[in-house]
Amino acid sequence: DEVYDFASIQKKWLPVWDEMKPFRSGDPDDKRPRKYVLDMFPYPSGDLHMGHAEVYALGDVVARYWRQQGFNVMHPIGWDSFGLPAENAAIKRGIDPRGWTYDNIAQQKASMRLYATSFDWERELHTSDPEYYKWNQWLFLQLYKKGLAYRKDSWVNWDPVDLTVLANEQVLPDGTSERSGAVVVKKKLTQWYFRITDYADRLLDDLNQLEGSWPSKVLNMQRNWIGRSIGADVEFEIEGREERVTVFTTRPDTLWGATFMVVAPDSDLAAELVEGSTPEIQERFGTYLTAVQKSTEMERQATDREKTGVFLGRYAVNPVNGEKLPIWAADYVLADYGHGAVMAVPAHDQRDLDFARAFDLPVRVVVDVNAPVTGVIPVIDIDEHGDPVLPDMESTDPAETGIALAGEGRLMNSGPLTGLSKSNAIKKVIEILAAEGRGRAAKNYRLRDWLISRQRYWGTPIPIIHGADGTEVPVPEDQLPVLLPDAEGLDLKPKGTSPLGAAEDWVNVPNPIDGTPARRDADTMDTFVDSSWYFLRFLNPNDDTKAFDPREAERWAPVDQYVGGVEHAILHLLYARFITKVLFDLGHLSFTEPFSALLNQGMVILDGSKMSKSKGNIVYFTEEVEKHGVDAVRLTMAFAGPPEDDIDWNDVSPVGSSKFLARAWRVAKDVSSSPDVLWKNGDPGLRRVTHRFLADAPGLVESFKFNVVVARLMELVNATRKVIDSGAGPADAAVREAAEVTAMALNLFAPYTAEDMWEKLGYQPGVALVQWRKADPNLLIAESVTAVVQVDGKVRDKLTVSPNISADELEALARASAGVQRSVGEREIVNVIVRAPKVVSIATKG
Ligand code: ANZ
Repeated sequence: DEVYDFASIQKKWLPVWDEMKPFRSGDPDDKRPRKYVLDMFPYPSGDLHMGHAEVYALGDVVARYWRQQGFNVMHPIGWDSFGLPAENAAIKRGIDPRGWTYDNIAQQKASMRLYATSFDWERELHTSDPEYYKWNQWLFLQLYKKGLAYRKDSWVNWDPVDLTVLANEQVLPDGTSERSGAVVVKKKLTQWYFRITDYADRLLDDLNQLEGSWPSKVLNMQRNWIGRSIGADVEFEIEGREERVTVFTTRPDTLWGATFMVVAPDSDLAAELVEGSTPEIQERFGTYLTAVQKSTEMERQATDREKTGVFLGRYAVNPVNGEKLPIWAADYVLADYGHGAVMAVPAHDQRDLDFARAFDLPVRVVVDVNAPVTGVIPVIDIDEHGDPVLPDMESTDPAETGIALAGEGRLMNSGPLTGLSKSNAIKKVIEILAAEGRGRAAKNYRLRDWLISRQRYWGTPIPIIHGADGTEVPVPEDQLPVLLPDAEGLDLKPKGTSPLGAAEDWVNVPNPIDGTPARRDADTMDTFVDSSWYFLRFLNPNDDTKAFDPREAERWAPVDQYVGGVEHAILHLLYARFITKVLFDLGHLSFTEPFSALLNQGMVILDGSKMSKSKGNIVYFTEEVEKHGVDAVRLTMAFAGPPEDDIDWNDVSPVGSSKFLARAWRVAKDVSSSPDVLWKNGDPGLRRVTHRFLADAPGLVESFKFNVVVARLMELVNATRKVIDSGAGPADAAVREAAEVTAMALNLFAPYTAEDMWEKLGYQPGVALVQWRKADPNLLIAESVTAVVQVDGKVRDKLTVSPNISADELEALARASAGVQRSVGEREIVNVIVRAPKVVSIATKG
């Protein structure tokens, strides 16, 4: 007797599909409507892992579903194959990053094909191919022409022993390098940036369009990352200096409460102000700056940090009342936010208050937080004399309590603002400042420009040539790609400058303008550039005349469903959104958001923790697939729970999945061994289960309740088995129908088993292209009840209705009933009482 054997089924169908190519999406004559389903492409760091097994199983449910709903589905895949791991592996083992990368791709690709994800392999791409990165360079040049790509000096963490740039995470809490143990210093490097901050408002505002189709968690992470603050720029005169200093504040209403000014110690402004001071102050400042440069931005922003700072010996003048404000340098003010300077209002800002208390600076309250903004004094209680008890007005002095009064209230001690609410005071003070040319409404963002240059080898060379005179010359577009030179002979170890700088033959070129000696830019691009537009390259990956075809983009894009991990919730998605808007502005695209809908899957974990080599708790993809079969692993991923939840591999049962698949498969086998359909009408109970499934599954898939669909399929298989074993047997028409629906639906989760069942049921291969059957509405009434209809107390009709019928529907049926109409005749209906689904009582008069 033939038994379910996943290994032989896999071996049987894979070559058949290779031949059939059922997932090609590029036929220009294909008249089906289109859907673009995209899974985040993998980084080829080794073989596939269980995280890949999850994302590609879930994304494939969606792709396969839309195909069965009549769509031409584009479901492409490629490799995000530039980046640091390849380079590090190459350094460690003395091999070529290219070879390492492409070996891994070959391995992942073999695993992915076995995994039977319904990819259109004709669209495969690798970002490390010159055919791809040529267009990264083209993109760079488009941004450069628009002034959106530029170079500037920026501070980096520098290891003075290893001569390398360090990431923030590589600087230990004591300020030493994780690599060499040396004290880390800050060093200025010239780096390339993309001006994403120009798009801050649009990147923020357009998130509203995605409400409901992206997870709200991701929308909020994006909002916080962009971090728009609304307030004002206020200009302060500085004693002994021509130019004013501008500060950004979200609370211009508190201007009368400013008692000092603070500037970022590492700003140019601080350096300039201190120059006009005494040598002692200069020395104190120098020592302080050295200490500050060892701390990270995170540490500097921590609110519980002890406040430190140095008085610069200089004074600012408050524009509204002429008061002299001492200027301090303190590290809680950041050089690259706002203007790197703040007006300190200790009574109403906690960090300013902590600082004022540490250095004995005055605190002046200018907002009466006990004065209700609404004009009604809140009564807390009534005392024994019947008088209202008002809120406690004592001990709110921030200088005493150490707690800044950040709440709302009415302005006090503030000249023309006194008595106003916060929002009115803000309006008024901006008017006053604007009239005098000393300030204006202003916005600020947390978002920083995107640093895209890397001093590493394995990436896209930046297509710029530097003339001997310091000019920047873009490589002419017809000379792209600027090919990455061979790694052979290059020292890839990080040293703060790009290894490409040492490739003499490559780096020295004639200036395209006048032929004089010039040098190529030796930096490579952040790999987030590669992934910021890859969804467009899939449209025509082999076109060597353009990055993408706008007409194809019109047909397919934006992506209808994007699927991937929440670890990309911020940067990757933000960059892709930014580049899409840039391409829209340049006239290459007609839409401004790349991904219409987003599904984030959780992680695959073990015993409650993330899998990692160091913890030794890795479950290997290949082992699981060998043990349980592809279909069982895929089904387990879909059945585990809501996709966004983590899957603990110890809490799920691929063995159980495999048993279920065998059960489903045996149904088809039983049907196939019983070719004559004997009872034509079929078991009505089973037919109802089948059609209820057909009706419900689409909505469940579209709302990503894959686990519920699987549970319902299990119910269907059980019901089928019951009829086979006890009723009319496999010759029942309802059994065949249920088996066919099971095979059709299993295609979403377990394509090999589904295809094998489909064959057993007598069909040609290609269950993935079989259209989803329509449910018969007559079979959707699960059971029926009898509703009694009375007219003036006498039963006039009995209706057979669904137990879930609504009152309105039941009333309409009752009014339409022939018995009721005969009995009512010409009389007027004055009252109808409906108790769905059992009784309708009609009262008449006349
Ligand atoms: C006066 C003031 C009074 C402020 C008050 C707040 C409350 P967000 O929301 O983060 O934008 N600030 C401005 N530039 C800064 C910098 N470079 N480093 C550190 N802090 C800076 O906060 C804006 C507020 O943070 C600004 O408003 C300023 O303090 C401070 F009752 O100005 B505020």
